[in-house]
Formats: sequence, C-alpha cells, structure tokens
Amino acid sequence: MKSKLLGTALLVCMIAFVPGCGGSEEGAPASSQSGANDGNTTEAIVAERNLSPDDVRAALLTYQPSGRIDDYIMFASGGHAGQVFVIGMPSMRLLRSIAVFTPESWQGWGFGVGEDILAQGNIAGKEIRWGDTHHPALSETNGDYDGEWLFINDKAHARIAVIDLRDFETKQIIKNPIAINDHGGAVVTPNTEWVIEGGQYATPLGWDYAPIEEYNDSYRGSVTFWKFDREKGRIDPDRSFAMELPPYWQDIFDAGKLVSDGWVFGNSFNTELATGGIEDGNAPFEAGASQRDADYMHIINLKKAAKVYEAGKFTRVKGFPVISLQTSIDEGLLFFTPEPKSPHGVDVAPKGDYIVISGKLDPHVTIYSFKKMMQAIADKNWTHDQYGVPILDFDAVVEAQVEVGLGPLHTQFDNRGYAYTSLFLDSQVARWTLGGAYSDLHDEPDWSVAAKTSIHYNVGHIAAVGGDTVNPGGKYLVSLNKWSVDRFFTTGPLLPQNFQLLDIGGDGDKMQLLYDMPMGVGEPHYAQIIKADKLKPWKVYPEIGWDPATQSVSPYAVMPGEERIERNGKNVDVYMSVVRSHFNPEHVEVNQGDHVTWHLTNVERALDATHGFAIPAYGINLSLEAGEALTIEFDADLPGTFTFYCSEFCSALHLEMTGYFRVKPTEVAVATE
Ligand code: K7E
Ligand code: CUA
Repeated sequence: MKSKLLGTALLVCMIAFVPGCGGSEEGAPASSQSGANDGNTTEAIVAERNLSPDDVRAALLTYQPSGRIDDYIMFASGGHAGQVFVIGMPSMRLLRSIAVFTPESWQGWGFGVGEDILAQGNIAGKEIRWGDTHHPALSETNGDYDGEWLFINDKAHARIAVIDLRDFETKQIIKNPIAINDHGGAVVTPNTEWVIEGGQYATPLGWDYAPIEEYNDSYRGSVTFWKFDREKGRIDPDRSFAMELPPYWQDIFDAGKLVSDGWVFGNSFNTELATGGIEDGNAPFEAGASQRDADYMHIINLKKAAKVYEAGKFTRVKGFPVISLQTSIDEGLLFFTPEPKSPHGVDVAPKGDYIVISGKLDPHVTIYSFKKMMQAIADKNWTHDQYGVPILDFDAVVEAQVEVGLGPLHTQFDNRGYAYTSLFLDSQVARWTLGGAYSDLHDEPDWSVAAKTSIHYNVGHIAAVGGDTVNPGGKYLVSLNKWSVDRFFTTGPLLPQNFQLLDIGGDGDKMQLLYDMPMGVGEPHYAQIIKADKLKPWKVYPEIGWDPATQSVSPYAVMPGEERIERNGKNVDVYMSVVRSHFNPEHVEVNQGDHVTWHLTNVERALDATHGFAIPAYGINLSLEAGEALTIEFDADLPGTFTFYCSEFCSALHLEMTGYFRVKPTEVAVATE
C-alpha cells in the first residue's frame, strides 16, 4: 500500500514536471523513497525501464485496462492489401480488418461467399482479386459522420466499394466504366447524396487504345459522381454521371460544406501534359510533370452539374453518361485556379469557407477563400487554359499562405481553429492557426505556424478526430507514415508502415507523440476517425437465418429440425444447421459432377459465437457469425473423401465439429447404379 501511494505521487511529479520532485530531471528517478528496485513499485518500473516523464504520460494516455473500450474508432485504408482496418484509439489496437477488394479467408471473403460482390469489380470479364485502397469516407449527415456507411476507392482499377457499418461487411463494388484508375475518392457530399471518384492518370475515356502522340487530343481526365441510395444501401449507377476533364492528372478531391455545399474541389498535377518516355531520351514523368510553378485547382459546381445531367446534356462513353468538357465550360460547371507547386492535398475547412492546398515542392500551404472564388466567377476575373477552361486569378481568390515546412501534403482540422499539415520531406506534422472566421478560437496571430512535431518517417496523410467534418473533435491526430526505418524489430527488408498517435489536445507549441503502431498488413494512405458512440454495429445478426447480402432473413435459412439433403437430378441442395459443436448433417455424399448448393445457418444467438466451415480442396472457407445464413454453390468435380470442419475455435468440442463430404467418382457411381 505504502509503495503504491509513493509510486502514484512520483508519477504525478513526473507528469507535472514539478521542480524538486525526486529525480525527475535526471530521467531515471531516484528510488530512495521506496527502497530497492524490487520491480513491484511504479517508480521502480519507471527507473528500470528508464522512462521519461513524457513516456509515462504517453503510457497513461494510451493504456486501456482490460475490458475498457476505446473512445474513438479509426477506419484506415489498407493500401494494396485491398482492405480496410478498424483500429481503436487511443490504444491503437487493431480490432479487425474488413475484406473489400481482396479475398480474405478469416472472414470467409471470396472462399465460397463474396465472389459475386468481388465479381462486380471484374474488368471486361477479367477477374481482379486485389485493390489499392486509398481514401475511406464515412457517410455524413449535415457534414458530420453518421456512422452508417463507409466507402473506399481502389486506385489501381477505379473502383468504389460500399461497406455497411451495421456488420462491417462489403456490400457492393462498382467499377468505373470510363476510368481505369482513380485517386480523388472516395469522398462524400455533406449528406452522402454523392460519392465522388476523381481519376488520376489520364487515358482515353473508357481506356480505349490511343497512341501517346495523341495525348493532348485523345487522353482525358475525369471525375465521377456516384449517386448513393441510402434506402437501398447501394450506389445507383443509373443515376450517376461523370464529367470529362482535361488530361491533367486529377489527384485528390474534397466536397464543399456549409457555405460551399454543392461545390467540389480537386487538385491536379501534370498540367505540363508530360507524356514521359525516358527510354526514348525524353524527360521522365517525375521531371516532365513538375516543370511548371503551378498546376490547377479544379472548382466544380456539382449542384449545377447534376441539373445539367438531369437535363440530358451529356454523351455516353461505354454507356455511361459523361458531361463533355465543352458542355462544362458552356454551362459554367468547371473553373480552375493556379495552385503551387506539384500540389497534393485539397482540404475544405470545417466551416466550408477556406480550401487548403499543399504543394509538395512548395514550403507553403495556400489557403483559398470560397467567397473570393465566387466573386471572381461573378466578375469573370479569369484567363483560359488551352482547353478553354476559365482560370480564376490567383491573387483574387487566395486568402493566405503559410510557410509550414518542406513537402506539405495533407491538412486536417480541429475544434480550436487549428489546421494540421503533414510534411513529407521534413517528416513532421505542423500545427498552424486558421485566421479569418476562426480567429476567435485561439490567441495566436492569424495564419501562422504554432507547433511542429517530428515523426518517423515520410508521413503521407494525417487523420484527426472528425478532422474533415463540420464538427472536428480535436484531441488526437494520427500520422500515417510510409517508412518506419529503425523503429521496430527488423522483419526482413520489408518493414511495416508506422501509425503514430499525437496528442493535439494540449495548448500552444506542444504536440506530444504518444504511440507507435506498426502496420504490417498494408500501406494505409488515409484514415477517418469517428467517436465510437456514433457507431451502432450489430452485436449478433438481428434474427436467426440472416443473410448479410440482403440484410434480411434468407429464404434458405435452416432452423433446427429442418436439416436435410434434397436431390433433384444432378442438383443437390444441402440444408445444414451450425451450432456448438456440430454440423447437421455430418455426412454429405454426392456424385461426381453434381451441382451442390449448400445452405448453412448458424443458429446461435450468443455474442461472438462464430463458426467456420471449411472444405479442403474445394477452396471453401466460410465465417458464419451468430445468426448468419449463407449459401454456397459449386460443382462436385473432384471425387474423394473430404473432411469438412469448423475453422473457428468455438468450444471445448470444436475439434469434434466436423463431418465427411464424399464425392463418389463417376465410374463408381455408374457401377453401383
Ligand atoms: Cu497522399 Cu493516395 Cu491520399 Cu497516399 S494519397 S499519402
Ligand atoms: Cu464451431 Cu469450431
């Protein structure tokens, strides 16, 4: 008891940096108060592990006692792992992955179920079984996360996926018919009417063949606006459209909100129209596409574009409605303004009044005023690019520039009028003060850097709590770092990325680095962080026999007592119940060449009572959550004796949860007839 109290007192000393507190200035504190370092007292542990006061503070802020649930949930893209990761904060515990574009056997995604959804993402009949997820977007209501849906893009193939946050499962994959790659998405409008998907590397629309010499005339950029039907929980391609853009490389998009609601902003690069060809002695893309001092921010009037689409003023490319560049110019849907230099991020401030652009090769962030943009449009204060798109005068629309450091990329916001920008080259996160309408939120002078924290290393995106909503939460920021270099045990030459948690709740010039979280399962690009209590996930499926594909009871649900095998010619239907610790039936015998339709229902109601269902050699592994009903179909083309079993350790008699699937070879089947 005595030593525990002393330990607490010492911790308080260390956290508060109280002068004269025992040993805190020396780093390793004296242990005279408690006697020997017996390893049991807090101060002994602090001494033994050589923890600084900052270390102790970081530990106290991030440690979750067993059973305590995190206050925040982060949804992070998985990069070319093709998944989404769900992470609790501030503990930084990985809670689960959500399989999206890539088959994942733990979730049974793509090993009996999910194939139909994965197949929605096939390209011209080619099976694509991976994705490069970059930007998750939580659904929004009035500009704030509502915790219902999650969207994510696949940069490699220009696809968007829809995830239902009731069961954290992918429900839809949509292939963009006119773009072969994307980057500017997924982004949602403030009430999730539209899911935005901007392209990246220009190709002819519909990615038809065209020689590179025809780049300026035949290659095009694009942005697609997918209509989200919240009732159905699906993107409705029949109410969606795209806009043709010049063959600049559109990069990231963000949706306007509040005062700028109805507008969309995107950054671009390669307005040089470089076409590469290093092998022919041409400048490589990296040089060719970064010659100019400025590229173009894209300013799009989405509200008006939707009306133009509804009025039928579009052409079709591969059957998909596309508003032509000329129509966009004629109708006043598209404007540019210069953005320095090799821009990357574009981020709309919480009130929707400012748009922040980072130039990778410019040490500033440039802040544009939405109001000034509207004025410049009204004044026709513009010149034109070579395609005839109006370029708003830079000086007329810029509000401020802040010198934040080298390699600025992405910006997030908090609830105290601060913005945060990742600095790729400096490996830092910069906090800077928003001026103008945000000036009353902080004491610092307008538009200036307030703090910088070094991180390890090569940061890409950063994510703050609600950091891209109308209602940011502050408190924590995660830096998604590309390189971890020497921070962790060397796992061979392929090292994990590093998520670093920063405390942004404190005042002034300090943003303490609290936690390193290695991400050894993907290369996350962006993440969004929501308060945990805004999510309302199901604990078990609502009713026994629930089909997650339709979010309703399956007509093929199998209740206890209804188990059976039905044969109809060469079609065999298996109706199987699944419960701790048996399958029923346990013997399934078919003839080689039969078509098998296997219905399984997990009839459990207990929390976490998941069962697996694996058939070796048939590529089948299901994850049946409590209440879930799944149907799989396959041809019994391989004869033999196969041991199906529960692949999830569910009970003391889990090993006994097994059965035999016997496929009688054709010759034998004939012989015994
Ligand atoms: Cu900067 Cu794809 Cu958003 Cu990566 S992107 S970092
Ligand atoms: Cu059911 Cu193991």
